Amino acid sequence: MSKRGPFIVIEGLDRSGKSTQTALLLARFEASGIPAKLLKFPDRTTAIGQMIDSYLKSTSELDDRAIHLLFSANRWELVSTIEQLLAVGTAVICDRYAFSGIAFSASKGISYEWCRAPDVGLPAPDLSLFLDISPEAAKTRGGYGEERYEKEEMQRRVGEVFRRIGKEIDGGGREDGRWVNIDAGKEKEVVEGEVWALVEPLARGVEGPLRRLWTDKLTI
Ligand code: Z5A
Ligand code: MG
Repeated sequence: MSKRGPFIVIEGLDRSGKSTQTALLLARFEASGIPAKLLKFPDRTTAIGQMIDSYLKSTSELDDRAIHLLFSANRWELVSTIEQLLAVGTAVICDRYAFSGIAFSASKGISYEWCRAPDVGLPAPDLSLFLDISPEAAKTRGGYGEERYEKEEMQRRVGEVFRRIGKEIDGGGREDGRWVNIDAGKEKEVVEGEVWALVEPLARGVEGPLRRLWTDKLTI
């Protein structure tokens, strides 16, 4: 059976360098002659993404659960694209994914299980890399911006939920792929080297079908 493309997710705290590192990773794939596509969540280009964009810019208000479901729907609307790319051997690199969805909404006080539910069954990354940085170090990278969640206390809570998710994903032998923490406080080039060292073994394709996130949480 021919190999499928690898599904790589880069998550992390704000200003941890997700967009920087996903762009560098894409360039590594291209330089190696391996087809790859970079996706970013939220994808603000779709109709749902535009609603999310105006919420994040505080030009519209939405119930906390309603915006959570929109973030999830924004991923589901791209599932067929992800599946098709992987099936033809293209690597998919994602800048944020379902883990951000849980981390941000649970940090507002919504139950963790409730937050996870709409994303159960999404394609599971083969590898999730979590860029870890202290809120203090993140602040030195230009400080927090104008968007809704860019406040220090919120970022601290988000970090705690991400750590819980990482422990669950990395529980061993699960269907949810592998989760690795990376110290994102180091120089860009150092982080890039560490990311590539983890991704390279999968870069030319992976065996076996695409797995699904949290399928053990489904009771029917
Ligand atoms: N959100 C949600 O609530 N639910 C969901 O389901 C999803 C998302 C998917 C928008 O996300 C918001 O949506 C976000 C979570 C929520 N809320 N917040 N806050 P976004 O992805 O659009 O946010 P962003 O503004 O694009 O990303 P970011 O987190 O702020 O930044 P980043 O991508 O991690 O970092 P960066 O842009 O690559 O780098 C930041 C700066 O640091 C830049 O000047 C770099 O040149 C510099 N940098 C990068 N790496 C380094 C190193 N190693 N050293 C020094 N300086 C560096
Ligand atoms: Mg970014």
